Amino acid sequence: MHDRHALSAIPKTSGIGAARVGIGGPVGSGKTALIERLIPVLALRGIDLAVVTNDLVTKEDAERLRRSGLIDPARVSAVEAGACPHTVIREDPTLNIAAGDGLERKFPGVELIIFESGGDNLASTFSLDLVDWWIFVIDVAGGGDIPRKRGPGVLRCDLLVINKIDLAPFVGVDLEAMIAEARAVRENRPILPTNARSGAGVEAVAEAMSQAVLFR
Ligand SMILES: Nc1nc2c(ncn2[C@@H]2O[C@H](COP(=O)(O)OP(=O)(O)OP(=O)(O)O)[C@@H](O)[C@H]2O)c(=O)[nH]1
Ligand SMILES: [Mg+2]
Repeated sequence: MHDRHALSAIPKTSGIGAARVGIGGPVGSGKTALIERLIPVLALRGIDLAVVTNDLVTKEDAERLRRSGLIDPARVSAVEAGACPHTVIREDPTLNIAAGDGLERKFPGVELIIFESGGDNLASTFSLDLVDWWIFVIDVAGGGDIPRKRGPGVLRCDLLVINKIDLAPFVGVDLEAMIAEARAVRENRPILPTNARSGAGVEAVAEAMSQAVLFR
């Protein structure tokens, strides 16, 4: 298995491999919705993109993205984890690395590959053999106390996205308090609030991602 982390230190202009970004988080937190919103924003920035999805035993999210009309369907690759979602993004990411390599062979100009993990629990983290940088998506409707529970996903991700901010008044969550607690447990590492349905906050996510892995 090659060392993705070492490769990521090489500037993109060298033409060696695409930057790889992971998006993990609990079931239904809005990972695919965020990707659907990110695709046009990244395209406007001129970023050559491909996506790898992970589902337990289906290709549901890949089919959804392929049908979306947002991206060339050939640029979406599906991994069927067949096991706990974190197994194939952390313990043995071989299938995902192979899917990314396949996309790079098919699209030699690809600059950024997003890997969506299957929905998992708060302990889910990405191997740095697979990705250079990763986002953990939680959502307001999952409960305002999620950051306080200090799951490894919330603590260790490079960027914590708090999605479904539009739902805060309906589920009795104090969004400001939730963000403040997330900030405290993450010791001020990045957090961005989003509404993946309206697109609010998505530009800031694209900006953070682009700066972190493409240096632009
Ligand atoms: N109100 C609201 N709904 C959202 C938001 N983001 C996603 N949703 C809805 O939440 C549901 C789950 O979104 P998905 O994007 O499928 O979530 P996911 O994390 O990809 O789910 P899995 O891949 O199954 O783990 C869908 O019905 C979305 O329309 C948001 O910001 N606000
Ligand atoms: Mg999904």
